[in-house]
Amino acid sequence: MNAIALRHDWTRDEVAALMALPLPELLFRAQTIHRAHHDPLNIEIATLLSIKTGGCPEDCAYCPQSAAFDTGVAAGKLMPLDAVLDAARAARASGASRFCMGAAWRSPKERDIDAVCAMVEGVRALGLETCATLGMLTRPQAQRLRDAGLDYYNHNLDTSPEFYGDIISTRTYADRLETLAHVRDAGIAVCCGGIVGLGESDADRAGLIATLASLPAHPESVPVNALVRVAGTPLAEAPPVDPLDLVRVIAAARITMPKSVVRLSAGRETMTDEAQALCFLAGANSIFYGERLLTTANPGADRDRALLARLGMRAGQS
Ligand code: SAM
Ligand code: DTB
Ligand code: SF4
Repeated sequence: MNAIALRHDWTRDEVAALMALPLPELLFRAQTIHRAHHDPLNIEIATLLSIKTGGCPEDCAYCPQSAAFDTGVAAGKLMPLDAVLDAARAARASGASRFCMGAAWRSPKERDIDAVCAMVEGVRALGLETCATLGMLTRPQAQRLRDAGLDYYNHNLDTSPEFYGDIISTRTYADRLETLAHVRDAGIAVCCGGIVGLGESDADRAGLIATLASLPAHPESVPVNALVRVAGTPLAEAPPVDPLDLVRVIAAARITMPKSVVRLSAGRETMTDEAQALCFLAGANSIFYGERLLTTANPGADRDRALLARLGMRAGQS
């Protein structure tokens, strides 16, 4: 459709300059690129299920599932296969095209991979695209998931390399990049994005987008989350995200990664329809659908159906 080659050499300064453009200029550039590569009326619908909740040994400052914080999220066991497939059937019935299974692990054990492979096979047999987010993977684990039919793996970089250590002490940015390489090399599509609202600077936001856009291949999906502030986490009292900041980050993701699906992810529960509409105009073309993300609230399917109808947009596979 567009003969211009994708760029993998975006500098932070270029991304920072994009994000600082007057909003009408930024939105025009984002819309132009969006329309060259995507159906501007289409929103991809993905449903999340927490297959293993809480008790996580990592200390990500934003996360209600870390065992390091007292957030009231109880540590559970891995869900049984039949319960996962029931949830997948319900997601399919409500119109989702992708089913994403999340586990609060630092990294899965071999027996966990056995169980998740069975879930992937079962969900795929229902005709849904499969996605999993299980923490760090070894190369052979990524290959096993691929062999079971896993379509996407979510593993976020979350913020800039410089700010990462302020948010997480139990792993490094290099660990994250290593898993992303294992996923890519196994032939699984990559879902990788970040969070706005961690107390990061504009330069950190540009650093995140420049890092994503400089990966050897752009992630097929780029989730942009607004921090959901959860009581008990170190970021519970962080200032709320300005929706227009989210719009700017989404537009920068759209411009630098033209073909990627950009997902307006966590944080929609507290956003107005109008703010979400601006995110779609900035190039977001996917949402999480269903009342829950992993442990926190998401707009219900009825509200999202009404939102799409109000905007004259529709749900569909990207
Ligand atoms: N444990 C795995 C990991 O960290 O990769 C998978 C699950 S983890 C919950 C997936 C992603 O959820 C994180 O990378 C982060 O981007 C997002 N997330 C977690 N808590 C959040 C919050 N309170 N607000 C917004 N996004 C959040
Ligand atoms: C992503 O980028 N956002 C999703 C998904 N990937 C796994 C998770 C959001 C979690 C929000 C906090 C919660 O519900 O626990
Ligand atoms: Fe664990 Fe993932 Fe939460 Fe970090 S974001 S504490 S790794 S579940």
